[in-house]
Amino acid sequence: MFDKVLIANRGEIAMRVVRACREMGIKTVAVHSTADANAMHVRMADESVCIGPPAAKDSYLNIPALIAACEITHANAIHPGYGFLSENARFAEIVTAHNITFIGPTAEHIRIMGDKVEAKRTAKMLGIPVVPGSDGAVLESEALSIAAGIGYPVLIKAASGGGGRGMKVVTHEGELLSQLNLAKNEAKSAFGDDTVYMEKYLSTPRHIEVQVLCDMHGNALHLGERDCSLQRRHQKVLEEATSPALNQNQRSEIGTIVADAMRKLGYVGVGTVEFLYENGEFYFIEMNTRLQVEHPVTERITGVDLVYEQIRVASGEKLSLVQKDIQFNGHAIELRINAEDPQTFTPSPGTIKFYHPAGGVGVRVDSAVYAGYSIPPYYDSLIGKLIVYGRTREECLQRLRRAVDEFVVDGIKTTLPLFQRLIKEPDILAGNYDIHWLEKYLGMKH
Ligand code: MV4
Repeated sequence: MFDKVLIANRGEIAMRVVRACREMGIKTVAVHSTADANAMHVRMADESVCIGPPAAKDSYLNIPALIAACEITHANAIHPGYGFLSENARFAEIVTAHNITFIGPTAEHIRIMGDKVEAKRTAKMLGIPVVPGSDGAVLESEALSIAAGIGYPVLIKAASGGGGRGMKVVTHEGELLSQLNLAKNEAKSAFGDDTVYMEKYLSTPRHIEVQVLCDMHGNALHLGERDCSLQRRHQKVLEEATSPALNQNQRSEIGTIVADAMRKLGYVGVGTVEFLYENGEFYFIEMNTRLQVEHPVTERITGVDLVYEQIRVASGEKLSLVQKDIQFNGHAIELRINAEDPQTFTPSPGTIKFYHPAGGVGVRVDSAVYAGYSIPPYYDSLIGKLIVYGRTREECLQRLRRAVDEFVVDGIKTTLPLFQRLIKEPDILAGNYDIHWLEKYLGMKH
């Protein structure tokens, strides 16, 4: 096992990793920009290193500074958290080349899943159901015949995209070539790669993702799904496990398909396979090769510490569990608390004057803020996650309403007032929502 882990991240996820390391008897090194000298993750770790000025490209994305920080502190492994360098194959390669363990999958697996065309080809080859569409990249000369074969409406996606950037819905053939060229131009300027592919457009799906966990010894298991359909501009707002749309048989069926596929691929670490789910069918869209923001809902209903397992498997140890150990108990919901105006979603950095996190039975708060802390304007606006458990979804929602009422963050604007309304909505109480529900709701007058 590692003696010391460097955490190449900030905020609540850096705290999450420090906590797992401390329970495992592993020493921790925090890194920080000059803007984060007073951040909680820095105080919580055993040691800290300043790696650069506020802009992420000069600090949290500064690979030479991170490697140097490892060398001066003698850290044997790097945990990348989420965002920043967590899905950067080149970073994983450089870390490995310096005899430091990258806590994550191989650079090769990160690279495959980062290319959405390659990811889909791989998923299909491994027996995962995919959205009907082009087999790979679409050339202008073949576009009309491919779209006719798929049937309209079709969706044009960028191979280097993901996260919804650069997608175009095309409803009839008269618009296809103009939209294709628009998509290619946008992809070229956003990602430096104009490769696009085409899929059948699914009009009202849910976003359901399956959590997997794999070691280097051929063991792969699934931890069920999370329903992340409630999003605004491709940012998740509320996530829950289990999905209100699935029963135990469906969970076990898709989970087994995904775990078998990951075993065949030789994948190592934690991973999330994302699906669109419509009319009882799953359609693969992407795979994330990192720990995700919403991992705590899975931890809560399975009792598995995903970061503990992730660190174990990265060090070469076997998983501490097998599939039959994994049971799904009760229901968990996570709310993302952002330092944003709850009406306009514009960032609201500033100093927190008073902070009282919710507590009590069934409540977990993952956050890195405290009273007196100034949220810097340079990074994303997630300041905490409220994760609530109940034996049933009804009990979970009831407790969630109590916990949101109890939560106080003064001095800045947060998304808490939005949640106060959202978790009383009949459609949310009924679990009756798809990927478009939240934006429609936010577009209505209240
Ligand atoms: C789709 C789709 C409909 N049909 N693919 C958006 C982000 C990217 N990961 C995939 N996305 C979508 N792919 C087909 N064939 C609709 C979306 C989509 C979406 C997906 C998940 C969560 C929220 C979304 C919001 C708008 C569109």
